[in-house]
Amino acid sequence: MRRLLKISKKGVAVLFAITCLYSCTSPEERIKKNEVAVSTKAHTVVIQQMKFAPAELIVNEGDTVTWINRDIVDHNVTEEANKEWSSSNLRQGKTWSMVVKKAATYFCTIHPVMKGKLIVKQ
Ligand SMILES: [Cu+2]
Repeated sequence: MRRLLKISKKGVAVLFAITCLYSCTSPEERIKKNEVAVSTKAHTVVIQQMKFAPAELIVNEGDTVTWINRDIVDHNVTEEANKEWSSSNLRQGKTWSMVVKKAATYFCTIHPVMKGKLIVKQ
């Protein structure tokens, strides 16, 4: 009886340790290990009447944003501060997508008054 109790105590301890191994690992580490998946969202920004709509978009890191040009003139989507990323010029009806890694302001180099903002949720 005593021996049985010892084993079960040990068993509980092992179980506890295993549980901790999983639940005590940070979400970031678990993502790296492919134990969990991050659900990402797709967003669309319409380029119309020389404007990005919505001009400000709140996203999660890893979300995909697709811009679509609904104007008859070409536009592009270019990161403003350092031109870290840029679409090519988009003709009418063309789209361009990007996975958001960090917050940014962007503009159209053809029409610099056209500006947009990506805000990344903390
Ligand atoms: Cu433009």
